[in-house]
Amino acid sequence: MAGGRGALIVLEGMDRAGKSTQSRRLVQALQAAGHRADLLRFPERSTEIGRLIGAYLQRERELDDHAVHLLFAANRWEHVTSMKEKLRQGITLVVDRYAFSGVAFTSAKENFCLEWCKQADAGLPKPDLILFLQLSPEEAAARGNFGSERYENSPFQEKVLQSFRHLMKEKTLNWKTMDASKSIEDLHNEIKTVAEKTMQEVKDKPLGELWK
Ligand code: 2DT
Ligand code: MG
Repeated sequence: MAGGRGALIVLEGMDRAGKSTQSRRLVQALQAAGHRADLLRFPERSTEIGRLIGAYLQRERELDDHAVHLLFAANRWEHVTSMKEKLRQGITLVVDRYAFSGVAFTSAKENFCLEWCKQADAGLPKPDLILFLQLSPEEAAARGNFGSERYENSPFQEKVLQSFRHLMKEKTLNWKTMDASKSIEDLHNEIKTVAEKTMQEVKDKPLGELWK
């Protein structure tokens, strides 16, 4: 294709690291620079599966830990066809959380191993770039209190961080750690630079499959 494919760029990181703000800013900046770019987020709470996940997170309903893990993965799978089509058309996708949050959060629970958690997402479109917005628990705390959703407490978040650290050791994935303690503007400029470089590098390369 003339212009090549779009890039799949994922933002991950702990609560309050600025993933949503930075994802939005990145899409706006890419569009302003003349690129085609779309914003996605997981969980995507607007679908039937997403509403179930939303109710679970807001503690309106209980679900088995295995079942909810598979629902989070299913919520990604239900978007794969449209994601692939957009990437093929040259649209870059900026994704606020992806399978790495899926694995990090479930494997932070008792009796879940990383390998079992990864299976449900194996074969998803493989991100060309994963930006990990790194912020210490102290700095995160200084940005305000946790909300009232499930998982929003420090002991659990500590375990999630350990799981992310394991996942980041995988050298077949293009992880880049970003210092999220910087100002919104400085962090944005750094993210935009690496994103544009990645878009250029992957435009003529095939899209990969995650964990396969
Ligand atoms: P937000 O606050 O970003 O809406 O996330 N989570 C997320 C999982 O447990 N598994 C997943 O696969 C994903 C994508 C992280 C809501 C919470 O859902 C968690 C926080
Ligand atoms: Mg949240």
